[in-house]
Amino acid sequence: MQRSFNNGNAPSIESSRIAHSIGTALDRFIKNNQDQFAYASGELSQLLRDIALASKVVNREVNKAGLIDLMGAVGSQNLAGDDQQKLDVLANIRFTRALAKGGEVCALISEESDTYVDLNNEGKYVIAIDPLDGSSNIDVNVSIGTIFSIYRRKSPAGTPIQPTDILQKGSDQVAAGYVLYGSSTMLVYTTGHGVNGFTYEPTLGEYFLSHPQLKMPEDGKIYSINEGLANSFPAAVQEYIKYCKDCQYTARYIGSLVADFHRNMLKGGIYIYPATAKSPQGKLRLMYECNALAFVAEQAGGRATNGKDRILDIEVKELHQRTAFYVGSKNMVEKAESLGIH
Ligand code: AHM
Ligand code: MG
Repeated sequence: MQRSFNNGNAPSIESSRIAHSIGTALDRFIKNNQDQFAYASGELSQLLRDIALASKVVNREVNKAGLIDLMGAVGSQNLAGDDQQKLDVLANIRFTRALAKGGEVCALISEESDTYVDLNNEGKYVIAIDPLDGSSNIDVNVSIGTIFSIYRRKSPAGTPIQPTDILQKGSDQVAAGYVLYGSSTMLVYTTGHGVNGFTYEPTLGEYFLSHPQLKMPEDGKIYSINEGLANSFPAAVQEYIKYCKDCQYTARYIGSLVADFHRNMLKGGIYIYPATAKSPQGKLRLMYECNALAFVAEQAGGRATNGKDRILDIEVKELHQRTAFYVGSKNMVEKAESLGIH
């Protein structure tokens, strides 16, 4: 057996290699990579574990969604005596509870809450989360996801939370990722050192590394857009769609951002949600939908823009700010940009 020696707690080359190999449990992976964080004192590691734990609970709820609905219809209470909730509200409760108990997060921004939630603790991190994205797919057994962005709070821990702690730019993210509740459940995240994907093994109740150092193909042949809205797309987007058709690209649109993004990341493609007549600023939310996926995309070699600015550079003025979103394989996004999308 090969042995390696080192002083202090830094993982040896050998243990680091093992920790990055397929099948490594998420916990071990997080622990072995903790020294990559700028302020490594364990809190961010614990926060990632809290997210993983909450996602397992949500995964359980998602898997029995039909049964929950059935029980809700008759008694409006579940076996534990809780009132029945719609899954997106339930997911918000699960994540908020896990993060509040964990104590690493002082404030939570969520698609499900009008204002940010002050968790009244000394946590050093702020999280923006869409607990269950893909609302139109929740009740029909189609893939849905959780999206999260993690920031370090700027004001000192223990003092009142400031707007500057909350309204941070995407480029300030220290970690971000998503959970895809699909044919299998996956947790994909980055801490700014590449992207790693973990697949959930339900019988063991654990995530295992399945997609180490994910890279998005630079080119692709898939375009994902709700073409039903095409009449109100900006002219350059219509032109880009025509270009995709002329190239005989494949159209794939699930209507769940995480699922569409994940497929394009693995296979090469572009996801587009432009400004439309119904949503003149774009439909998707910058803080808890676009920023996280933009960070992941860039870390995987992809690109994300609103047509004018890099998503991660957009100033955040309000919690539920919307933006046009073009994300995916670098060359595909650049081609769309060259046509003047916005
Ligand atoms: P939601 O937060 O209400 O679920 O909306 C976000 C979702 C994305 O997951 C998806 O890509 C998009 O909205 C689909 O919108 P549309 O149905 O207009 O195509
Ligand atoms: Mg959403």
